[in-house]
Amino acid sequence: MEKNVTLKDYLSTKKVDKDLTELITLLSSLVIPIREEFPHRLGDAGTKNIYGEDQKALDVWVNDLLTQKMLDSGLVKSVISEELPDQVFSEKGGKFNVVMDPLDGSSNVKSNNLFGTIIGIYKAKDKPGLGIKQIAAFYKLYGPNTTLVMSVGDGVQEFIRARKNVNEFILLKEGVTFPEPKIYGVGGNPDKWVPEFDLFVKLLRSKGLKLRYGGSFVGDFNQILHHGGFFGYPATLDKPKGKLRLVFEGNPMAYIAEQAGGSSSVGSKNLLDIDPINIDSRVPVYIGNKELIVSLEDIFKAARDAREYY
Ligand code: AHM
Ligand code: MG
Repeated sequence: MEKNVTLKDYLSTKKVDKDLTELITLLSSLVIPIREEFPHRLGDAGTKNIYGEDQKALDVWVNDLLTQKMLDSGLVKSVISEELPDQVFSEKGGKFNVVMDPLDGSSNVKSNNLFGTIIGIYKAKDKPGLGIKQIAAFYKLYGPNTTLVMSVGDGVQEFIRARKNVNEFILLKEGVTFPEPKIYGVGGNPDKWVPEFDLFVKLLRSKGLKLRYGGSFVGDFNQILHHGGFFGYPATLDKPKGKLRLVFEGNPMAYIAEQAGGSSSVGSKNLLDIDPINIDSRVPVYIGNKELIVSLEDIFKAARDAREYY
């Protein structure tokens, strides 16, 4: 690729559907107002989302901005968000259903650590929720740099925001794939992990992987995509479904992982094959280099077999 290829140019060169190009470009272009708002909304919103979690002022603000822009665009039939109680429909109609976690990792706002935006895109005719039906997914990582990691079903590309006060993202790397595993990041209280997950983490340690966990899925996933390894927010004894949401968090990242040569699982099967019972279903999320996910599923299967036998 020639130098300084913008996100829009890239999508056009790859002959991606014009409306999909417009939608991704629209969402990426909101980086200026979003980043500018960060210093001014550091506290709580004083409201709770449908999971009973306290919403941060930024959760609500970013959600409202993205939702409204999409509904006004004429590109999006409906939006389903982690921060909204219901699916919202556009009066203008559109070719896509969008799922999103507007500000993933927002507990990191307080400490000025990483957080990001997660987006999954479905055709309007497809019920959003079943991961394999996604036609595109991306995340924006608000770190020292703002990067956008995307797949439209043809591998994974990483873009970087060109300059401060410039809305353009420039191609940083085409064909991003997981390198050899070096690190792992795992959430939840280790004393409450299901025993098979404990065993798997011991395996990772025996392979020499180092622990790096930051408390935002976007940030932790981005680390393993660049350094190779594993991320898990596991089933625990008190919360067998884990913490992360299948539709808003798990699926878009699982789609990107698969496109980067990696894989994902809920312990027994691929995340992308799970039909959500409800749009807000939680699932254990295990994601990373393919061979690690295979090992995890082997360990989990052995544990299931043993339980059945005894
Ligand atoms: P959020 O979408 O409300 O920020 O919650 C999801 C986040 C993930 O980004 C992250 O993996 C996890 O919650 C961190 O949870 P914990 O604070 O238990 O480590
Ligand atoms: Mg989240």
